[in-house]
Amino acid sequence: MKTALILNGPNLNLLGTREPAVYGSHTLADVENLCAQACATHGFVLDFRQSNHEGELVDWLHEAGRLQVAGNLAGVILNAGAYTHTSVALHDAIKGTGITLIELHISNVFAREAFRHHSYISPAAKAVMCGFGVSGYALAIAGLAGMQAGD
Ligand code: CA2
Repeated sequence: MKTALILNGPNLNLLGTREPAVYGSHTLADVENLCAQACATHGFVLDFRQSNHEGELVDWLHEAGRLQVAGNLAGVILNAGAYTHTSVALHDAIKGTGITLIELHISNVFAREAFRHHSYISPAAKAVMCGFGVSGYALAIAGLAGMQAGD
């Protein structure tokens, strides 16, 4: 079975504690459970992580690249948090590894402040999911399954 690697960036560990109007009331542990169910449905092994550190996210993307070369990666779902709007390093890591990656945002970033409208991740991503709340994680896992099937 191939791995679905779900990476969460800065401050997403705070999910469910503040700003429920924007991000809902589910915690990151709830999101992990939701992803576990979706991965079981689609036959993926779940690897779910969160980091507040840009370099650690870069290291994990490199790890995903090695997993993909070994034929063991279904793809990466990345909610890069605020690094979405700032990080050339994450852009370069996705491009440099050639991994299959879906960019994900819980909120509709285009309905928010202008500084959230630009993403360094989108040009390097295979697909973008945003505005579906935490359900977007399960939808993105279904999307990965579709990509695997060649849909
Ligand atoms: O909508 C998303 O998923 C975002 O990636 C979330 C980021 C934000 O910077 C992006 O523009 C859009 C912020 C994650 C912080 O999440 C918090 C959750 C609860 C309380 C405080 C922060």
